[in-house]
Amino acid sequence: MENLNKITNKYINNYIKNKYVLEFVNKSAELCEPDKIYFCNGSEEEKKFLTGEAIKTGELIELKQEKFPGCVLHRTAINDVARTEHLTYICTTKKEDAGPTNNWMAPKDAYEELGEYFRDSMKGRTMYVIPFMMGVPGSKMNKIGVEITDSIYVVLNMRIMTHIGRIVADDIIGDNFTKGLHSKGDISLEKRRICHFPEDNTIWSINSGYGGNVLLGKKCLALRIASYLGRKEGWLAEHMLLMEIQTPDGKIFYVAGAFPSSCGKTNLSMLIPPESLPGYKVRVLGDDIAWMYIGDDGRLWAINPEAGFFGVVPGTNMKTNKNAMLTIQKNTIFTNVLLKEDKTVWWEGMENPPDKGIDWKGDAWTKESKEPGTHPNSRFTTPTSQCPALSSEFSNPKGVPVSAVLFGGRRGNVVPLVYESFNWKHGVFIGATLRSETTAAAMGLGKIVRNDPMAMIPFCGYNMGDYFAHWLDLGKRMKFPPKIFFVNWFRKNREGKFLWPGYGENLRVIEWIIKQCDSDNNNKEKEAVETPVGYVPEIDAINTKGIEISKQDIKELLSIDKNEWLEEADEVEKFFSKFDRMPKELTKELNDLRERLKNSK
Ligand code: SAT
Ligand code: MN
Repeated sequence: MENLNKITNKYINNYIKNKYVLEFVNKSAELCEPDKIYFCNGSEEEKKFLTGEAIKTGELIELKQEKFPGCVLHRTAINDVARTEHLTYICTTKKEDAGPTNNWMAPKDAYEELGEYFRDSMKGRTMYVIPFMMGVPGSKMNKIGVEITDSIYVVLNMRIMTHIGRIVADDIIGDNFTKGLHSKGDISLEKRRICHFPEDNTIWSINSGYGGNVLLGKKCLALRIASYLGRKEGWLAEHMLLMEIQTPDGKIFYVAGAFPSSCGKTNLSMLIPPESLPGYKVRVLGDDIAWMYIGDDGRLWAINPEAGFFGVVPGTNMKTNKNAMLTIQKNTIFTNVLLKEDKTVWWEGMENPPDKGIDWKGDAWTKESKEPGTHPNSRFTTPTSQCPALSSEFSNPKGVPVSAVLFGGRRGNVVPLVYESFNWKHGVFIGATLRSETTAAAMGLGKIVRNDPMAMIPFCGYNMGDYFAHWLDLGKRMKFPPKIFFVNWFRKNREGKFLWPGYGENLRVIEWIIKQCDSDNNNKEKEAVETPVGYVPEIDAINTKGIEISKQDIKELLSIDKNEWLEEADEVEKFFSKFDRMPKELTKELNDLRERLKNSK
């Protein structure tokens, strides 16, 4: 353990005594050759110290503190602005266990190749050791990890997104923790790799500094590794927001929703009820990840394992998401936004554009510039606890019981505003057949409609055929499963205009959804119409009081075109045919859908 003499701070003796952690640090230091090793403790002084260090080197820019206390700006490299899915791998012994939707490398090959990239990658740098916990303090769902990194930006982000340092140290028992190793390396795209070794509970990430690639607690642990563990242990790790809705008569419902990255999870979870829907209260528990388990009462319960929001910036303003705007006023890290002359920040879609500033690349920008001042995938990292609409249940270790699961995508046509599945099995089918237009959250995909089952295509840590079977199995084990719905805020008319106003008005759809879940509602059947794809709202069942939308548009929003859906079924068939391990139940669902469509008018 001779590399441990590079440790610079005293915490080593006080709080991390676990021999497996020390072995992991020692081995990583042997490989990466840092000058120094620093054990993070999560304190305020540490945050100040590290922020100061990063400001000195230009890694962070301090914003005007009187206006944005505790806020900084970071610019990534130009080739490092989003997750790189084509460089992300699941490294299982058997290729079939990664399945047809994941890139695969044999563990031995991956350790060897990445080992070369990691070699000496931290020369002249400090290695930071971050013990962290994903979950809610006191929850039986929690998972512990240790991330080793050479990036202060990573430490400061992990500090917001997870629980780090001393408070988790006592929870590390034996070698029961995820070992995450990250180095910025030289940020080269050719040698960038994000590798997951679920069988070893290990993640290696090299040559990137972008959030989704390097905050290893987030997508890497809380989704890819956790989904693998969830299958083994009988629970689900999902790419879902979690929100609380209180109705005018005081009832509370919890809704979980899976949408692909950059499709509005953050906005929906922080929704502010429109004035014309008086009496509703909406509170947020999470905007990106939910861990769900079957409770003793036979219901599905969920926690948000994250402690912060890593949200998309452009388009966020006081109208689209006031709660996010209020949350990010302090202690926030902005990534790839525009810096104004007064050392505050601005982005496309925000009120009062400045005449000039410095764009996300670090170049001079003016109002007349053709290029946007912020990157489309620019982000804020901010503590969940600062959100004015935070649910008091956010910190409940037991989580919340889920009444409705939503799947959603970005579809200009074909898919109605909302529909409900016939039952759990059919709900798993509509999740498995989710298709969505791609966004800026992943690099190099172009603009296509792609299959993104449960919005998990980039995040499922094992064979998705097995994943569907796991979902089906959970349904069989649950006495009171939530209802499953599909929503699409993005349907357009022939002129290419959005038919639905979106944002806060989405509560009108949520209202219909929770009424369908409400055991006291005797009008359920009258408010829904059976179609070949599922139940859609009766034309008058969506409350449109207070918004200007014609009956015709509502009709179009809820319409189902037989021929378009038969084509949709062909696309699904093509996608399903990639899987050796597709559960029979889902192929039967596809056949049944086709039959229902053919028999319809
Ligand atoms: O970049 S992240 O993966 O952290 C966010 C997202 O794409 O959902
Ligand atoms: Mn996400």
